[in-house]
Amino acid sequence: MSTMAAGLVLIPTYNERENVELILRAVLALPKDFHVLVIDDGSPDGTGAVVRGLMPEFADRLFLEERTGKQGLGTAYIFGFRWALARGYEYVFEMDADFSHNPQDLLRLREACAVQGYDLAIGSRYSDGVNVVNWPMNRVLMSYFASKYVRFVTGMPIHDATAGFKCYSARVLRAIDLSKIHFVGYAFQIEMKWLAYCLGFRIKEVPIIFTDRTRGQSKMSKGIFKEALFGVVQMKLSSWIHPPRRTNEAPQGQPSVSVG
Ligand SMILES: Nc1nc2c(ncn2[C@@H]2O[C@H](COP(=O)(O)OP(=O)(O)OP(=O)(O)O)[C@@H](O)[C@H]2O)c(=O)[nH]1
Ligand SMILES: [Mg+2]
Repeated sequence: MSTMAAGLVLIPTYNERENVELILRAVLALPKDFHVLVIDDGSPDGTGAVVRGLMPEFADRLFLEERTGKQGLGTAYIFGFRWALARGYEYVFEMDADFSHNPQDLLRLREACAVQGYDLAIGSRYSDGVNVVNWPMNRVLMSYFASKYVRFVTGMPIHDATAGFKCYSARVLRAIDLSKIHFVGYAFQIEMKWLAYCLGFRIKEVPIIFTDRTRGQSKMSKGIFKEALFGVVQMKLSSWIHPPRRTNEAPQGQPSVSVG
């Protein structure tokens, strides 16, 4: 099965009532035919109902999957990847609901894959200085040094290791064994990049400006941070013992990371 859509944008939500309608309208108004799947974890604030209310207006472009209870960002995305692959989307995007990611940048991420031929495009805050607006300084420093730390531990030359604004060519998602993803929080973002890198895909960091949310509440927690801190070392060690398995979807050459 294949589709002519420009791609499927996965938007996981948990209590994003103030943002969800605005973000969906912004994505669905872009000059390309993006489809959107919202993966809502039973938000108590009624985010799911807002999405359902919009579906008639965007028939066959806006989809909703509702899960019971907050199950973590990583599992929401894995659910979305499977959903996208089953329906033949060629480009699959990850994006937050809170306007930290500018919907216009979806076009640039897509271009990196669809026109320039990269396998994975990452909206990067740190490939060209530090492009974060309105985050408290301690949050910026933590995020920036987390990326340095990941780079040091893994040797993977990506400037923004925890970035969650991405475009995957479907072949990357088909090549990764999604049933073997360990992490559920921010570390999930690191793990996906690591697996794509280990499998030899061509990665592009596209500079973006990241803006802190102005509506709704942050879901960042200490647990998410800890998972990443120790998990990255574990991830590196286990890749020596069990190198990520190459499927026939994986390229034969060496991985590469470009910036621009
Ligand atoms: N389905 C689902 N979505 C989630 C979950 N946790 C966070 N999200 C959504 O994932 C996106 C990114 O969330 P985070 O960046 O982790 O949290 P945040 O509250 O945006 O944190 P800030 O960086 O402070 O803005 C947002 O759209 C959230 O609503 C979850 O457990 N399940
Ligand atoms: Mg956010």
